Amino acid sequence: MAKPTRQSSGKPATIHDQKLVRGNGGELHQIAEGDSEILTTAQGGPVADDQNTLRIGQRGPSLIEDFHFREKIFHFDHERIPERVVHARGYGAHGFFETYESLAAYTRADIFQRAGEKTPAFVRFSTVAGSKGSFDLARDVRGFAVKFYTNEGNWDLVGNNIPVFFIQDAIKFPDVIHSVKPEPDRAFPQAQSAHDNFWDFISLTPESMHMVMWVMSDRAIPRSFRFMQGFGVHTFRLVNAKDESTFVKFIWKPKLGMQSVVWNEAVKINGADPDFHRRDLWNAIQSGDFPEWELNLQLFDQDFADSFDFDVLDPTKIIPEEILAPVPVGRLVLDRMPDNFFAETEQVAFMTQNVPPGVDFSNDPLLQGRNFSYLDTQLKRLGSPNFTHIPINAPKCPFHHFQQDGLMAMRNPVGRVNYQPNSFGEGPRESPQHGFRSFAEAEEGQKVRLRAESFADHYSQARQFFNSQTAPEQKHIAMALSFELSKVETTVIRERMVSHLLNIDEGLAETVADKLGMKQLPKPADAAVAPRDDLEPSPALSIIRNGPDSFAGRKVGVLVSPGADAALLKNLQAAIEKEGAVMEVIAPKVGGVEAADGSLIAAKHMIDGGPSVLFDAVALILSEEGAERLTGEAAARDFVADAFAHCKFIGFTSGAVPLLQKAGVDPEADEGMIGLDDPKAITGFIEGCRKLRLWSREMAVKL
Ligand code: HDD
Repeated sequence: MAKPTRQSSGKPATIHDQKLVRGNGGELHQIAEGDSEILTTAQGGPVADDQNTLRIGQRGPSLIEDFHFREKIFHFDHERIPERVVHARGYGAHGFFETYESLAAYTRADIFQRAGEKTPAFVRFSTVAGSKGSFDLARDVRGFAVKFYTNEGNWDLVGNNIPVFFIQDAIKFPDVIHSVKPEPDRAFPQAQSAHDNFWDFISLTPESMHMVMWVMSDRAIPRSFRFMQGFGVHTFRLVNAKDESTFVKFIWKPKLGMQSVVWNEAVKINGADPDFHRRDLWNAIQSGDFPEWELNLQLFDQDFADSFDFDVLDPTKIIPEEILAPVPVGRLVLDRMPDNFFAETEQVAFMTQNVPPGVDFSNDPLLQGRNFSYLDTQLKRLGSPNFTHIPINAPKCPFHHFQQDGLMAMRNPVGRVNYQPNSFGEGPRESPQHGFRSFAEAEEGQKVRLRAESFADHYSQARQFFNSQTAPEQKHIAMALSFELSKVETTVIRERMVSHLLNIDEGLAETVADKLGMKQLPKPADAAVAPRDDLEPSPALSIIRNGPDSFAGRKVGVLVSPGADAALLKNLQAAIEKEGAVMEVIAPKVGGVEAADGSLIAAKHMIDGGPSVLFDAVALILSEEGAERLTGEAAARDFVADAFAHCKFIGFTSGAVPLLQKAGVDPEADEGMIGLDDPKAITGFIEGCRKLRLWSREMAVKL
C-alpha cells in the first residue's frame, strides 16, 4: 500500500527533516538519527500535530473542525468486535500439516493423497468459559481448532482437548454455556465452573457425567498447549473416489507427551502470569522449538459401529484406543506466530461446516447443530458476509463464485456476467466430478423430537474413565469435585451431584461427600441404564501414563544468591539445554548476583516475579550466607515450599539447606530432593526431571 514518505512525497521540510518531534506540551524535541515516515490520517493526509487538539487560544474550547482528532477518536471508539460467545480467550499460530502416506483408499480429500505433502495450517487454542481477558489456567476445556488451507478449500477441524462433550444435542448448547458463564444478575464468577448455576445444570443433566469426569481431571489444567491432546470429538466420515465411506474419529497427540499442573499451582499461576499458556507458545515458537502433534485416525466401518458397546453418533462417548487403535497419518507443526493478533487470531473464523471433498459429517446431533451455529456466529462477530475476504479466512487455493457486494467487499469481480448458466461462456461452472458430493446415506423415518435409546447409558464410560486413571489422578478428580462443589451454596445441588457420583465410583462419592461435610450419603441417582462394571480400563486415558520420555520443552527455574557457584550453574545450564529444556535464573535482584568467583550471574526474574509455579523443576544454587538472608523473604520461602508441595524435583547446593528448612522442606524428604554439590549429581537431577513430578510425595498426604 502506498504510504507517504519524505522521499516519495517530495514535500518541503517538515519537523521530521529537522529531526524534531513535538512533546505532549507541544514543545519540540530533537530525535535520534533515522527518520520515520510521515504520520497521516486514514485518508492519507499528512498530520502536523498529533499531540494537541485544535482549539481557540491556549485554554479555549476545542473545535469540531479538527478532522484529525475526530477521525482518530472515531476509529478508536470502534476498535473492538464482539468477543466469541464461547472460546473468547484464545491464542493462535501458523504452521503446516504434513501427510505421511496416501490415504486414497479411504478418502479422496486432496490433503491426504500424497506422502510428504505439506498443507498450510492455522491453529487457535482457547478456554471456553472465560472472557477475552481472563486468565489462562482456568479449570476448563481447551479448544483445539485447526484450519487447513487445502488445495480444495479450507477444512476446519474444530475440536477440544477432551474427546467428549457435556450434551448430546445441540439444542442444549445455550443452556450449558449460560450455566457455566458468570451468573447473569451478579456477573461473576469469571472463568470458573465452581458455582451454583453450572453444577445445578450438570446435576440435572446426567448425559454430562462422562464429560464432568474429564473436566474434573487434570486435562482441564494443562501445563501448556504444547502438551495437550486434541480431539475432533464427533464421528465423521471419510469418503473415497468410489464414494465408499469409512467412519473416522480424529485425535491429535503431542510429540512432547502430555503434562498438566496441579490445582493449587494453577491458582497461583493465574496470579503470577495470567498469560502463562500464551507466553509459553510464543516463547517456544520464537526460540525455534516448534511444537508438533501427530494426527491419528480411528477408522471403522458400519459393522464395527453396530457391534460397539455405545452409539458412535453419541458425542458423550469415546471408542477406547485399546479397542480401536489410532493410526498416525501426519504431523502438524506450528512454526510461526501471527504478525498481528487481531487480524489473525481474533478474526479467524472456524466453522465445522468447512469440510473438503472426501470428508463428510455423520448424523451426530451435536455436530449437525454446530454446522449451523458457526457460520451464524461469524456474521455477528465479523460484521459482514464478506468475512472470507479477511486474509486469515480466505482459502489459499483458487476460488471462483458469483457471490458479490455486501459490507466491506474487498474482492470485487470484474466483467458483465455474475450468474450461471449464461450464454457468454464466462464464469465458473459446477463440477460433479471434482466438487463436494455428500455421502448418499439412506435415511427414512418419522419426524420426531426424541433422544435415541442408544444414547441412554450416561455412567458406564464415566466409570471407565475414572478406573483408567492412576491413583494420583483419581485423587485430583476427588479434590477437584470437592473444591467445585464446596463453592456451591445450594445443598440440594451438592447432594444431587453426589448421587450421580455414586453411579460412577462409590469411593469417589464417599470422599467428596466427606469433604463436603455431608452426614449421610444420598441414594444413587436413577439411571436410565444401569452403569456397567465390565468395561476394561483404558490406560490411554491417563495423562501420567502417557507423559514424555524426556524433559524437552520444559523449564527449570534456578534460584541464585550472591556467592553462588557460577561453574555449577554453567554445568547445570549445559545439561538442561542438552535435554532440550530451558533454564531461567531467579535472583533477589533482577540485576543478578555476584558469584563466588566474582563473575556476574545475570537474572531474568526477581523472586517475586519468578515464583516456582512458573517452572517444571527448580534448583537452588545458594551460598549459605545467601540462603540465610533469603530465609527472611516470604517469596523465597514460598518458592521452595510451593515447589515441594507441587511435587517438583528440587536440586540444591548444601548452602541452600537453611532456606529449605525455613520453608519446612526436609532436604532428605524423598528422592525428589537432589543434592547438587557433586557436579555428577546433575545427571541424576535431569533424570528425575524427566518424570516431571514425584507423585508419591502427594500421595503421602491424606485427603
Ligand atoms: Fe463450539 C467456538 C469446539 C460444540 C457453537 N467451539 C468453538 C471453538 C472451539 C469449539 C474450539 C473456538 C474456535 C476458535 O478458536 O475460534 N464446540 C467445540 C466442540 C464442541 C462444540 C469440540 C463439541 C464437540 N459449539 C458446540 C455446539 C455449538 C457450538 C454444540 C452450538 C450449537 N462454538 C460455537 C459457536 C462458536 C464456537 C458459538 C463461538 C465462536 C465461534 O463459534 O466462532 O459458534
